[in-house]
Amino acid sequence: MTNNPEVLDLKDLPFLNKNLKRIDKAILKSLPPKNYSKISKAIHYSVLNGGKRIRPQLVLLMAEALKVDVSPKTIDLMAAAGELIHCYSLIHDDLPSMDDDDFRRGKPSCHKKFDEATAILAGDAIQPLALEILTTIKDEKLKPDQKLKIINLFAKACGPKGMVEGQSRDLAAEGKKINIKDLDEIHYLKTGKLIEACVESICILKDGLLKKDAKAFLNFAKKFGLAFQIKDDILDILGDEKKIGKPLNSDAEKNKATYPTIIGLKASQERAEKLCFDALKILSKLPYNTENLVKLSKFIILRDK
Ligand code: GRG
Repeated sequence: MTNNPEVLDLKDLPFLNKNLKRIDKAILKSLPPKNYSKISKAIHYSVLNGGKRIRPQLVLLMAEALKVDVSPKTIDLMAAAGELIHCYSLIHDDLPSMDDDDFRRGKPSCHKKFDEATAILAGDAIQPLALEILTTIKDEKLKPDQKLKIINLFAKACGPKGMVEGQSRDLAAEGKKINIKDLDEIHYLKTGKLIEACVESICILKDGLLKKDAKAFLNFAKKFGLAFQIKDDILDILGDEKKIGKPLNSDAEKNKATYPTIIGLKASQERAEKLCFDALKILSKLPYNTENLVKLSKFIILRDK
C-alpha cells in the first residue's frame, strides 16, 4: 500500500493481484519449456519478468463486466495472447536498431542479457505464438466465426496498419517537430490498437451486445490507451528509475517527441486526467458492472510505474 493518495500501486488493488496469478499461469503454460533452447530461455526471461500485465487485465476485466459465455480458460488464453504480443513488441523496441534501451522492467533488456540475434528471434517467436494460442483454443462455446474475428483483430493490431506502422512513424519522428495530432496517431497505432483489441475481442464474445455499447467500449479503450501513453511519457521524466525499471529521460535523450515536449508537463497531466475522466464517464453509462474497469482506469493515471 502506498501512503501517497496521488499514487496507486497494483498492491492497492487486490483483484488485479488475483488476476495477475491467473494471467501468469496461462502465459507460463503457453510457452515452450524454459530449457528447450536458447531462444526459449530468452522468451522466459523476457516474458515472466514482472510486467504490469495491463492488456491481459483488460481482457479479464472486460470478460467479467460482460459476463461472456465462454470457458474461463478461453479468456485466460486470449489474455496470454494479448500479453505475448506486447512482450514481443518490447523486446524488439529495445533493440539497438530501434529504441536501443539497455534496461526493461528493471533488468537488462533481452539483447543485453543474451545477444541481438537471440532477442530478434525471441520476439519473432512469441508474436506468432500468440496467434497459435488463439487458433488452438478448444471451447464448444466459442463459435468459429468469433474465433476467426478475434484472431484477425489481434493480427491486425500488430501488423502493418497497427503496431509496426506506429513504430515506424515513431522512429521517423525522432529529432523532428511533430504536432499533437501526429503524436496521438503514432501512439494509437503503436500501443492503442493492441489495447483496443483486448477490449474488442471480448465484445465479439458477447451475444446481443448492442452496437452502440460495443462502440462505447471501443471509445473507452481509445481514451484508456492514450491516457496510459501520456502517463508513460510523464513517468519518463518524473518517475523513479527503480520503479519504472529503466533510466529516466530516455525519451529526451533520443530526441523523441513526447506529450511533455509538445504541450508541457502540466498540460500533459491535465490531458491524461481528462482522458481518464472521459473513459470513466463512458463506462458509467454502460449497462454493465464496470467497477473493476473503473479501478484499472484510475490506476493507469495514478500509477508510479
Ligand atoms: C517492435 C513493431 C514493434 C513495435 C514496438 C509497443 C511498442 C512498439 C513499443 C513499446 C515501447 C514503449 C515504451 C512504448 C510506450 C508505452 C508502452 C507500451 C510502455 C510499456 O508498456 P507497459 O507499461 O509495460 O504496459 P509493462 O512492462 O508493465 O508490460
